[in-house]
Amino acid sequence: MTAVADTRPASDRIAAEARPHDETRVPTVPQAVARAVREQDTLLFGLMGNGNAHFISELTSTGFPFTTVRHEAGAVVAADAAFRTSGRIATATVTYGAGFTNTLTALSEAALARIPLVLIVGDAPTTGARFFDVDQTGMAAAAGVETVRLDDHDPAAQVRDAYARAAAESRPIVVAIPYDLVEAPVRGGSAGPAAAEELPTPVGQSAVIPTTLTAPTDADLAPFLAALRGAERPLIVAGRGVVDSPGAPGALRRLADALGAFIATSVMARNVAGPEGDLGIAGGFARMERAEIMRQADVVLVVGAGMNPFQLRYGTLFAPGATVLQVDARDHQRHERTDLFLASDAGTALGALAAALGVTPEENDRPDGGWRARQPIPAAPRLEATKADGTVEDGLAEDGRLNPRSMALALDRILPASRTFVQDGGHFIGWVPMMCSVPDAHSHTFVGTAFQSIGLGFPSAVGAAVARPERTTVLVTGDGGGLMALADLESFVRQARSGVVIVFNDAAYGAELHQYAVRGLDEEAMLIEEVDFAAVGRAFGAEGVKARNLADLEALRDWVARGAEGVFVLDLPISRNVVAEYMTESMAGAQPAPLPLPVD
Ligand SMILES: Cc1ncc(C[n+]2csc(CCOP(=O)(O)OP(=O)(O)O)c2C)c(N)n1
Repeated sequence: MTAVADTRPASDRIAAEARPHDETRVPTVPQAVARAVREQDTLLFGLMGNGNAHFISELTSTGFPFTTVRHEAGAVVAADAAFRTSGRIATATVTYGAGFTNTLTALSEAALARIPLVLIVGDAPTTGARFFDVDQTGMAAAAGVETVRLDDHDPAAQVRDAYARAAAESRPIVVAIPYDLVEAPVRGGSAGPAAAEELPTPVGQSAVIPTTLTAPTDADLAPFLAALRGAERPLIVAGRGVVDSPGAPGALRRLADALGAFIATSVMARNVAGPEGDLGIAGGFARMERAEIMRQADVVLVVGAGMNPFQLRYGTLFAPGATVLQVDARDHQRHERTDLFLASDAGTALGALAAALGVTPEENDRPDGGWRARQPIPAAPRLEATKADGTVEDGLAEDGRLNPRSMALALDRILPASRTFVQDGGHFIGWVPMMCSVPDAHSHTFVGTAFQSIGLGFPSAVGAAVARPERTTVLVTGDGGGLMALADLESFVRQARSGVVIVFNDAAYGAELHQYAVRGLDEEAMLIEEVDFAAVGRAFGAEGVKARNLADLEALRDWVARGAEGVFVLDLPISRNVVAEYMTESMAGAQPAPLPLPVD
């Protein structure tokens, strides 16, 4: 047998060849880290390498559930999606160097979207950088993410503190294990005060996230109450801040009832307070007839929603004269349309406002039911009958390819009702939010939109499938983003108890076609040779169908009838001629928006 030269750096070889640590002795640093992780109510996603092998082994050898992904970006994305779909803080782990740098897009997304998670990584030894080490702390800082480099004094305490702060401050934190500590025993004692780490302020983002917001005082609330009491047509717009804040959905319901207010939500907060008075999605995915009601509001209370241009429908969501009140847990999100701003956790502010306005019919500010009782919500028109957009009964557009609107409508009826939608970004992004219902506010997740990144879909589906295994996880992706994330189709097929992959396959980077080809840019780089995702899915062990007409969706109906077990890949070769309303609206502006996507 030929001996294979060990090309690992000497420091790696020494650690790998040392005797495994005896459990009865003082714990090693990775053992202490693993113990602290075990104490958390957390889910673990990762991909191993030299830097995290000891840590992972400590957990898997004691039966701690570990979901491996096939690309490190997927470890962070899956942890991110697990939080968004379940509210549980999740953990990602990758090795040092290239393992870590592969996570940077996903880390940036988590930082911008304010997702709490802990990423446990290998890192350069405390004794100094090896020839292949890079400045991981600096790279994470550039993405707005703090790194806690462990020492061998009390690493478990450092890890516990990282989880506590990630949760309290709603942000990702990197925990780095220096490579010379992967077999080192915990020494105990104190490492002395850690040097304060200076983080640069990422563009467009405040570095200061208030950790403990004080409860609003009566003086803070008084102008809000005055404006709400004086409102003829009050509207409350709720975002992900309401979904993530304990007690906030109930308080939102009480406040809306007390005011007779309509509710609209961001796409990520759909169904947050139940159906009563719910106008659906505010923003680019709003149904026109409902957006017109939103525009009639004279006072709008926006809670836990970022008010990005897409959410505000490029400034057309509210009437120019409407008074806009904003409550947000982060003070930098004040929007130029905001007349009154309150920095507060959503649940605290909504609870205080609801209590002040009265919750019983006798105390109620609007015993007559207010605007909501006067203004009927028009029924949604049956969009599939709209011939003007090219739709015909067989679900085909004029060019003979599938009409994405008809497909989304059909899917709403075919997919199991107990479902979590997970979406990548692209032109297709609006079809499902506009046409398909969801069971609750944790059921529609977009990972990538805060950073405007495509290609995070498949690992998001992995995180959702692990966090909410009782539901069918439905990944909705384009062909471009799907190909980018393809490695973790394997993870999804392996991991999902019940999963569906819907590929809106326009054989193109469609968003680019609709934004730039229409302006005369050459199409060549925007086109994709058509891929058969059903065949790719079958190769990974899924069932798969490439549909050519509406009737072909019966295969999915059949899979659902058989118990919806395993993963079903539905490739929908759609027409490029059916352009989403939001895209048309964004193109009506002077410059196309980068990619108009919902954030929170
Ligand atoms: C990581 C990353 N690369 C490139 C882009 C630019 N981009 C935005 S949308 C898009 C096209 C997405 O194509 P596809 O997934 O097929 O969806 P479609 O737009 O066709 O519906 C591209 C390339 C991006 N947002 N993120």
